[in-house]
Amino acid sequence: MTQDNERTFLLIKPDAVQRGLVGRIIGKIEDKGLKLVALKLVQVTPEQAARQYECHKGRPFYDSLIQFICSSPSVAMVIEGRNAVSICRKIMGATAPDESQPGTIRGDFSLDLKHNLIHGSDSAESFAHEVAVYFTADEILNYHLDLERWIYYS
Ligand code: IDP
Ligand code: MG
Repeated sequence: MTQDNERTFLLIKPDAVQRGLVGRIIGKIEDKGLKLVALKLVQVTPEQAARQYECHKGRPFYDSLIQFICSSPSVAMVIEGRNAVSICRKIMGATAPDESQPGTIRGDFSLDLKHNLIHGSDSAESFAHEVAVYFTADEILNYHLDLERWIYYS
């Protein structure tokens, strides 16, 4: 079943901010027809990173991932639209650089498994968990995109 108002959480990671890719990454999301409903530049704290990535605690790459996410500012976003969770995962591309397809964010811009530019929720449950790490309810806006009637026909 499709859900036109599904939400997902995205974090543009420090490598993408440092490389000046923020505009192009947000552009890919907007180009698809998805709607930005929250956006901010954040210096992620170790506590926030640990909450975001608690499912990876104990993995060999966990400590270096937390260190990387906290190493420089990131951009946190909430995106809304039809099947936003799975569509954003597709736009991001696969985690590993030799598996991410050209045309995706990671496929076009990333060569490294850790420095892979962007995080995106992988389910409605992870969205609920992750969005609460970075946003309060009043920071997420409800508004109508006038273009929507040209994006959704059915
Ligand atoms: P995802 O970001 O595509 O959902 P996850 O498996 O959830 O991928 O891993 C979270 C993040 O941890 C990845 O995006 C990547 O930055 C990092 N990561 C995953 N596996 C490794 C690894 O084996 N070495 C180093 N970093 C890793
Ligand atoms: Mg993940």
